[in-house]
Amino acid sequence: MSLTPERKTYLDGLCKKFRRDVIDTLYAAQTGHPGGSLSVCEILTALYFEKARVDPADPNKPDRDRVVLCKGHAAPMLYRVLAEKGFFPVEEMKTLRRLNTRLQGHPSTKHTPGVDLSTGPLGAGLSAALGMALGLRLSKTDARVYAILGDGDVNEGTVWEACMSAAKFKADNLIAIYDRNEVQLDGKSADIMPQGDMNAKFAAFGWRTLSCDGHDLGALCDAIDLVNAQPDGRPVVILAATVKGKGVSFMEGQNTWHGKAIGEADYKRAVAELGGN
Ligand SMILES: Cc1ncc(C[n+]2csc(CCOP(=O)(O)OP(=O)(O)O)c2C)c(N)n1
Ligand SMILES: [Mg+2]
Repeated sequence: MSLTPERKTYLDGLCKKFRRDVIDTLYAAQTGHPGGSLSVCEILTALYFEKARVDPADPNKPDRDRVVLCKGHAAPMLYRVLAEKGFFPVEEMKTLRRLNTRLQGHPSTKHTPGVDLSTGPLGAGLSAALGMALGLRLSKTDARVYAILGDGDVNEGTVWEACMSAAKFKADNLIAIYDRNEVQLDGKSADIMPQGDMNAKFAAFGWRTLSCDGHDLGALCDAIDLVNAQPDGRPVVILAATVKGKGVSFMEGQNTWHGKAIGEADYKRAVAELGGN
């Protein structure tokens, strides 16, 4: 069902809060990845607050949907969303990237409730997500696996091996959402590794493809509903057009804000833009 206007307003408000809190957290930590975290905010919110069937009271429930953040460096936003959902206290965000805490720089299944796969090395997530999808099918549940890809992530050859296998095994319970901000660590995808027509590439690998605005919660939810309503034997990729650093003008589209400590002046500007005090 489409989002009601009231629900959309509520979720947009949550996203605003998530962005502000992630900037606070990264400023306090003086390390971490602002750009990719701000980019993936709506994708994670659409999944955890609307579409993924997960239960914070039972994080390891066998028939839960899985969410795999293949671009694991965006962990701060994953943590903030998981906290809001109730997997751990929001207060714990203060411990990000500190020694011996549960919120490490990249997601870890060992440490953090709600994290379905430890990620960080790009290119590894989709293969593991496919394995999960096939395992769930063997278990005869209708659970789905949502895998969030990034541009740098799909540069890795292993992603395309997973694509071929997913089509061969008809894994239509695997839904990749490609956070396509077209910027990576060192620059624009167009310069680092031109990606061409990604829609045609995934389709050629036997995938069902959809495109939407990756900051539009309604569009994301509609795309997920559409593919889940009628699985057709093909794995799915939703090409979600996003902006790296979304919401903070001087970070938007800038690879320099991929992974950099936020200084005081920039912190104040960012918070002002995000409606903080
Ligand atoms: C195998 C591997 N090589 C290099 C890195 C270092 N690295 C971390 S993030 C990143 C770029 C990620 O870009 P993208 O997937 O587009 O993420 P986003 O723009 O959403 O932040 C790189 C090269 C890594 N984590 N893993
Ligand atoms: Mg990117």
